[in-house]
Amino acid sequence: MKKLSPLQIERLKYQPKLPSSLAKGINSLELVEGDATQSVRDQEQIKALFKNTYGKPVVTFNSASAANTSGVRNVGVILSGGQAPGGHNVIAGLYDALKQANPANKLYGFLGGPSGIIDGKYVEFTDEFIDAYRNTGGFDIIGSGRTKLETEEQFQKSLAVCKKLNISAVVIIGGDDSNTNAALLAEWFVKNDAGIQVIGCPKTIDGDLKNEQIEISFGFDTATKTYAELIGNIQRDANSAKKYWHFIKIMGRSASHVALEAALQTQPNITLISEEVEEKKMSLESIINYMTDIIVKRADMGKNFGIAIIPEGLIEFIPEMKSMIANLNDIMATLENDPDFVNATTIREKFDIVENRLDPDNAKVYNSLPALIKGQLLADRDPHGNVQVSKIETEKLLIEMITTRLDELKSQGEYIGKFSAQSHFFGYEGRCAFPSNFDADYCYSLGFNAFALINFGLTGYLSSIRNLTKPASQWVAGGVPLTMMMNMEKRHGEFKPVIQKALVKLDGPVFKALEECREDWALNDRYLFPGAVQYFGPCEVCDITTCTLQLERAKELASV
Ligand code: FBP
Repeated sequence: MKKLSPLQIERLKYQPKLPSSLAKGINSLELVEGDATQSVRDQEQIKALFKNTYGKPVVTFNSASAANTSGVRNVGVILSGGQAPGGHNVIAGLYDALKQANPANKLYGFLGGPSGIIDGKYVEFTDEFIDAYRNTGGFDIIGSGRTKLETEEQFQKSLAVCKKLNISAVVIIGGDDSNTNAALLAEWFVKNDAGIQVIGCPKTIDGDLKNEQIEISFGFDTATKTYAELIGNIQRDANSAKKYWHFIKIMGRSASHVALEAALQTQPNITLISEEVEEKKMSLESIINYMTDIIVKRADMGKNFGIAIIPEGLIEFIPEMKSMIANLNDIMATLENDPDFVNATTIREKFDIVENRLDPDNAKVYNSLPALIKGQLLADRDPHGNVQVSKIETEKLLIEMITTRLDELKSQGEYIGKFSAQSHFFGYEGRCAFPSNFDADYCYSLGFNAFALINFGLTGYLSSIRNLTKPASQWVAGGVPLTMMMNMEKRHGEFKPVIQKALVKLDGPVFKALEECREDWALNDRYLFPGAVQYFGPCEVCDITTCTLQLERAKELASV
């Protein structure tokens, strides 16, 4: 019996690349401080909430001429939120830097996400342990979780666990919510003189943890390449059989970066972008009309097939749905304890209770939906009280509504085609793929760099590696204060400090690239077939970054 696949064996041997400043060694670094920073918005409120960690400078590392020595330190690491390719390499980079700094240093991994540090569940990493996970996908090295780390009691418990293990720094690998929690924990540790630093690493396939300092979150590169491969395969199938419309929903809880990137890599016939739907206040009906129009025009050309890309979070960006879902989220919190709702024996009874509780306009919208979607909207909320959009089959909702619309058009003699649709959801397929060379290098560098930030005594910083469209040797390593990315937003009816989510910019170069071509792609088949992620071979094929990063960086560099 084989224990490892041939690719696994080869990937274990891959040596990730580091920026040249870090490659000289963890003990040969010099820290360069920039100017003091401020939060992106709501400066006074954020400053008041983060008295000890606010306003710190952005920092960059250069290699120093003389080597310095490091004392002994123990560090703990947490994987938080959804899986993203490259998480194992962040831990490998952190481990290698920590052992290079001082072989007596120890790295502990907290198990199952943030709950591991609260409950004191951990492992100690060894060379053998780490080596088995180098350049592999997944978060199974220690597991992940979505527990929110935010209460006084959780902080106290975390402190006790860190003291027991003599841990003086914690690295939290997560998205915007997890790094918001990292900022809160960092502030709490300083305020309470705990002597424990906190450093974040930008993770999420959704690509929405980015800003002027963070060019991209890790995992986006591999996940979008994986989805693009699958979409390309389906496009070729559709173009061969010429009998199906494929409706493909693609992950990205809120922002549509993943759908947009996958579309640029594959050039499908229809791509919906949630941010555009919201900006143009497109109702569900107008989305159906937009899609139906393309389907009818293609049918007139004899093409009863096509590809439509639908972002996972779409439903929450359609104005009438957004209002209904917000209303539903509020009442769901009370319904969980309502005996009538809890003891309802049929789903129809539950629908009736919900309709009676919703505001009249929202009840009308809820009532207009197919039973399948109405039921999915009642599923459990995430720890932030939000609908889990991955569980809502928007692609099926669109197919059902378009079928009805096409039947109407057919009876009016305005449609002569044949509509047969297949639905797909690409999400989990891309989150644990072997990291691309880009993600393998980027993640290893982020982890290595996180230890450099620790070694210089920083806290409340996000590990940052920039200049990412250049070869890795030219990447710029440093750190960004977490408070710099924060603003106040309403959560559960209260204003809270949170890291601002980056949505697709409709005036940005990436959306513009889609906008310029989509009419052409709708009717003429310009399908691209990216194929599988390439790990070996010419670096133009293996190391190339996403269209999103290239277009954004080109615009940024042009404006300098
Ligand atoms: P993160 O924001 O935690 O990185 O997770 C992203 C994501 O993959 C979304 O795209 C998706 O909606 C969600 O996780 C699914 O969550 P779960 O893994 O809990 O089903």
